[in-house]
Amino acid sequence: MIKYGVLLACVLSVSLGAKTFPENFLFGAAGASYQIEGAWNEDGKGLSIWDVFTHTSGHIKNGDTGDIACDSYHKYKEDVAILKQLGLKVYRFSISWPRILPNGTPTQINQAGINYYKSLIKELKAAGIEPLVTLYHWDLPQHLLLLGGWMNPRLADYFGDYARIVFKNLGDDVKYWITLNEPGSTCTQGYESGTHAPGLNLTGEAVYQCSYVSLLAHAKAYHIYDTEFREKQGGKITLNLACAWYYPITDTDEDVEAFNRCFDFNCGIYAEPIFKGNWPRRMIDRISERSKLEGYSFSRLPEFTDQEKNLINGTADYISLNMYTSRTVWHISDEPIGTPSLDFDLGIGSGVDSSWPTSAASWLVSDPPGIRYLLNHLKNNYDPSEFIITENGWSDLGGLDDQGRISYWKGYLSNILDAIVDDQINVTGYTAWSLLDNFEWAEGYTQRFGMVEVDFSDPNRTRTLKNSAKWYSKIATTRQIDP
Ligand code: GBH
Repeated sequence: MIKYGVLLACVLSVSLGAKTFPENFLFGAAGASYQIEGAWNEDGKGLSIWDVFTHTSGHIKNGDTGDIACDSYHKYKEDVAILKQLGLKVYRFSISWPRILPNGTPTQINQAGINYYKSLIKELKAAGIEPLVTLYHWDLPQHLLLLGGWMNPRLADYFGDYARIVFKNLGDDVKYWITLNEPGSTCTQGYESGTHAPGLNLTGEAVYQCSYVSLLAHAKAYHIYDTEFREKQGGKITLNLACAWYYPITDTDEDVEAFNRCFDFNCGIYAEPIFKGNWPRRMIDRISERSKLEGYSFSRLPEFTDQEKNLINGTADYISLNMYTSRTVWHISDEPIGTPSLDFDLGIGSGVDSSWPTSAASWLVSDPPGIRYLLNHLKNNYDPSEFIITENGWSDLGGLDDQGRISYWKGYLSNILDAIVDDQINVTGYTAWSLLDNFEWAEGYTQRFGMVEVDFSDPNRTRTLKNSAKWYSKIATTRQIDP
């Protein structure tokens, strides 16, 4: 008896010592329609801007496309079986707008598209996995681009019609919605640098119009859910935020201001409107002042009407946070006037600390404490009731023994756990980016983010667990880091 008592005491003290993710914390993985589905022209799907962009030469490394990608349109049951095998409890995926509405409008509804997502959700539910669904992860119907894409404020109405159709058909089984994935990426890479579809580089102007229309579209879908579906379906809905963490390189007022400006231009630009009803003050002031000096009679940053402010304010039931990386930042004075540009409006220089490991992607370094600082900063500024980390991950050039990914996730998950336990921040889930190696946008298949390898030279698109998947499965099932 005494022996067992001692043993029990030992076990208890060990488990009391180790920090544990809460019982209801959901571990999972993520993906997005264009990056994994393939079947770009099957079963009545319409063209998206990514179909057109990748089919035009010169845009994507090696001329890669998402025509087949991971073939998840046909192999979704295998994907779900892998999630289940790993013991994961939430899967984040996105819906291809033109698979449901081939030209983006409600004039024609593609039942085969709806059926695909119904089957996927059914398969997930049967495996005890919660779907977390993004309505828009960058694959805009081409027809709507011709109508002006994210430059056209009416896109908010088109998005609302699409969202309503999705809620109506799929909403009974979905508890977590995201309207738009990373509008900042859509707007800067689609309209400022042109590295993503639709490939425009209308610097300093289109990017802000795109942000404005994105917020209107998000708010439209939010209110449709709120007034027409929430009562019956009981889910939560939000806009996805992509935020990095920043360190001012000195503690001078100028560099600390550069830090704040950098945060506002990258993260506050969407967080501030949905939580407080307007753009960050620093953006309003900088861009209107520079616009005036450039001879404009208006600010290149569109102004919200009072009615729009009211519509946008308070449209986040939780924070969906994509977080990957950190930067050091410093102030740059005297950015030239005359060429409208997001970078000049921002007026900062940025770099990385030499101690941060670098990934295969130049923008992505590993600084795990950054996520804990960021969570605290967001909590202090916006006080959301709940956070879900919807993307966080590491890129390499491939291979099953992906130690770099394991140490990256280990570091970030430890800091998330500290934020939960020590800082009392309500993080309720984590969907690692990504479940599968997939089409990494302009990088094609050269960069790999998956915990599962996909053989893109094999017509079967054979999936093989990497070491990170096995490692992550242990974390997810024990709810401890390095049990
Ligand atoms: C996410 O974006 C996407 O949601 C996901 O689809 C993607 O696969 C994943 O990350 C990995 O990339 O101008 O060259 O400095 C990540 C956030 C923000 C990363 C913009 C690239 C600019 C690159 N992205 N960033 S660069």
